[in-house]
Amino acid sequence: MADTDWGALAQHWLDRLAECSEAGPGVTRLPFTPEHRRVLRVLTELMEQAGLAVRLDAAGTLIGRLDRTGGAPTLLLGSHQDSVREGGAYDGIMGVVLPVLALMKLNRDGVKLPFAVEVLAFADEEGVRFPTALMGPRALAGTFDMAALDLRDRDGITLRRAMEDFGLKPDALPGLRRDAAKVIGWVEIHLEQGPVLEAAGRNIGIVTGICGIERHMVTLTGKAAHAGTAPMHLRRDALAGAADLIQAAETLARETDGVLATVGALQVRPGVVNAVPGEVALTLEIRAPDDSVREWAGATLTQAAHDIANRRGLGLDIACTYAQPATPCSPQIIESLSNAVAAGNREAPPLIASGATHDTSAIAGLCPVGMVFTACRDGVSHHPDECVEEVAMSAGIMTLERFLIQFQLT
Ligand code: HGY
Ligand code: MN
Ligand code: MN
Ligand code: MN
Repeated sequence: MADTDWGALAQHWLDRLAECSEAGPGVTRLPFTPEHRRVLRVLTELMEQAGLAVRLDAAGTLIGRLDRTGGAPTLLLGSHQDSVREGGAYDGIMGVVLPVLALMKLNRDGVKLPFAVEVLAFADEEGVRFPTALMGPRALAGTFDMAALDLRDRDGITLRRAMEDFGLKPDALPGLRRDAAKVIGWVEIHLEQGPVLEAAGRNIGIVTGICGIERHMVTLTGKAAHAGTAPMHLRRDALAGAADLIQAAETLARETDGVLATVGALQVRPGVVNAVPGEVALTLEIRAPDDSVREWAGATLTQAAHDIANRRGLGLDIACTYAQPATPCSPQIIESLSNAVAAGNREAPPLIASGATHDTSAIAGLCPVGMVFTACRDGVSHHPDECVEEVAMSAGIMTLERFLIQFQLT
């Protein structure tokens, strides 16, 4: 068997998968869409070539299963098939392709694993189409809130309707819950989406844990006024108040180790050049690896918002609309993955906390979890320029192969 260039083979499949996209820059592939349907066809072809038995579950998760044991517990691998709008060709989907290729290599080498393995392609991790996410891994963990099926996309289509039109039966979601006794653990390989590995000159890193997140919706209400006749000392300027809050958030995050604070979206009303802003609605997101620090930051900035509103005579509405605890990775899986990397290049890999969330965050509700990061060019992600070099993808496949061979059931 001539030596396969596994990095080039990964790129070949990712090129085909990237074509499953809406028109426009980069990759746009949302869940339960024609693009999702096309990706399932290409992934099915790849999984079957690797010798996996393929099926689609009620959450739209494509599952490729390899079991030569007749019923031993299962190790889960995988990631998400969806992208952000005009995103990259690697985020998520690379985490499905690389483990399938690692299994293809093991099968070609005649290696029989003492456990079953499944590679999962979850439908929706980004939460771009619907204001919810991680339905697939939450269904497996038994933590999916069925009320989310009534959430609507920007065209007013409910998640339930989109799934039914895709040929799925959403009412079967609760039946997807896995028996934790039959699941060994989960490993996800994903691009780092940051500059750390590239700066360190490394292709592979091991994730220690995933940051927790909380998201607040904030509305500041002042009084719209004529920009030419309202004296400064009499104004109740909602945008000036928002500026104080944004500055408070940035200062707190810069001064507190590990905390990231972002005001990503902001709407101003009336939003015209010659009127004092009467109302501002903004999103305030806080991420940190330590939940108590994150919650302290959230409470501190909520108090700051009230203080700013009182000082400026503004109305304030602030609500936490989303929260996800930090996810520690399993020390045993971290050690096994680190050993698998070190066996390949005699040097332990960097250990990194993940600021981005992943399917791993939700599957941690079911079993012990681990993550492998690959370096990515210039740390770019969620952008058409997103790129993982073939040498890093090849290193990822070899890491998964060595991990699977040496991973012992305890
Ligand atoms: O928001 C996140 O961290 C993920 O990329 N969806
Ligand atoms: Mn993403
Ligand atoms: Mn991702
Ligand atoms: Mn992610």
